[in-house]
Amino acid sequence: MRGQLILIEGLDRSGKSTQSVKLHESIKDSFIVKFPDRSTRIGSIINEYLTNEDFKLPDQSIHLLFSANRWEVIQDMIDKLNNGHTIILDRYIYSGISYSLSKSQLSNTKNEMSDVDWLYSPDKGLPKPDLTLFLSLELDQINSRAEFGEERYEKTEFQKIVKSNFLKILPQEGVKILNVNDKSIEEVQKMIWEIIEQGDYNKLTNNPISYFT
Ligand code: T5A
Repeated sequence: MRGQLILIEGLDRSGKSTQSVKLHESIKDSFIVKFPDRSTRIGSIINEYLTNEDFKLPDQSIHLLFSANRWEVIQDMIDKLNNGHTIILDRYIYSGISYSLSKSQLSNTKNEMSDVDWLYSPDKGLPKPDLTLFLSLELDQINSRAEFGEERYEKTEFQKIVKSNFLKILPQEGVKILNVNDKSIEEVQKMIWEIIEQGDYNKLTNNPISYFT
């Protein structure tokens, strides 16, 4: 029996971290893993990139660093799942693909960054979430959230493209898109909990971990 892997995805400031904490509080012995994990050495480069627009890196490099940052912690995640802990992921590979793809579209460039297979390939081999929740929110509501605009990708035009890419690349299976417009933190928490309870995602499972191939 193992714990389940639950992913919360969404645009910047859509409430992922808030809901990850709420879910963690409701599921005994669970852990939150947030990406990017800014506490590692790779994570500190990512943090510098996100917070300092003068820090130049080729788009391909930062894309690969986001993936490397996931690989850094993956064995620990797998061990925790196998030891019966639920893991709540705050962003994962779908963020990696959607944000990078949006950069090529914004600049109207055709290169590796516009190639979904290329963007996806460094994440092949990572464990697949048992459940993915996408918090869907109108852009005007995100704009008004505290601290929106402080980091590199927090621009309305860009987030609009990211949202459409998320909706294109998220798989059909195992994904729930939650419309959280005008919903309070508690209302979103309730929506999420209903899905968790209905699917027994708060309980251990016999299913083996599956991996992105
Ligand atoms: N990125 C990430 C990539 O390009 N590639 C990758 O592979 C990965 C993993 C940083 C950036 O990195 C990019 C995407 C990002 O641009 P991040 O650190 O996850 O990624 O950055 P954010 O998404 O901005 O993280 P935040 O923690 O700031 O946003 P959250 O978690 O979505 O939002 P949260 O919960 O912190 O809430 C934001 C504010 O809204 C309020 C909260 O109280 C808070 O003030 N709030 C609500 N207000 C009203 N109603 C509700 N329902 C609310 N829920 C929350």
